[in-house]
Amino acid sequence: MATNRTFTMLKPDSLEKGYTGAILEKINAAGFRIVAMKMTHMTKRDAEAFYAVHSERPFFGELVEYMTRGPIVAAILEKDNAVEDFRVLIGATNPEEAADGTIRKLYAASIGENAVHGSDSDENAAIEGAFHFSGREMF
Ligand code: IDP
Ligand code: MG
Repeated sequence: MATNRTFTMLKPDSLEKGYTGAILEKINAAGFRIVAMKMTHMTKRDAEAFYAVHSERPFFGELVEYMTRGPIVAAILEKDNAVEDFRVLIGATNPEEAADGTIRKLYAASIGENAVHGSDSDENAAIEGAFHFSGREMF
């Protein structure tokens, strides 16, 4: 069943560079409502579980190292067509291929350190949101 929610993380590079406020402003301006939000620091075990689908990829170790090197901002966002619209807002995985004005074009350094996460399906949005938040933390 289609839902109107997606899940995002502002990744460690975004927080390190002081982009948190600017990225949240873009998300707000694009019409997403914040359902849940927190700063958290993923453990190695958390990151390995969150990105388990990528465990056989050559960049997996690098990805886990990156995602655990500092705190992130995790959030659940609500909007009509949330998953697809948020993927448009963040742009392509590789910032060199991301459209002008997208969050990754503006704030990402490379395909590895690409500033933000966005769920790729309604099913994964629900799984990823539940990974980080309990029902009591969703509003
Ligand atoms: P997505 O975040 O745009 O959905 P995925 O293919 O799901 O992209 O990859 C998950 C994350 O893994 C990316 O956001 C990025 O941080 C990292 N990643 C993907 N491809 C590469 C790569 O070729 N080299 C290094 N890191 C990568
Ligand atoms: Mg993905």
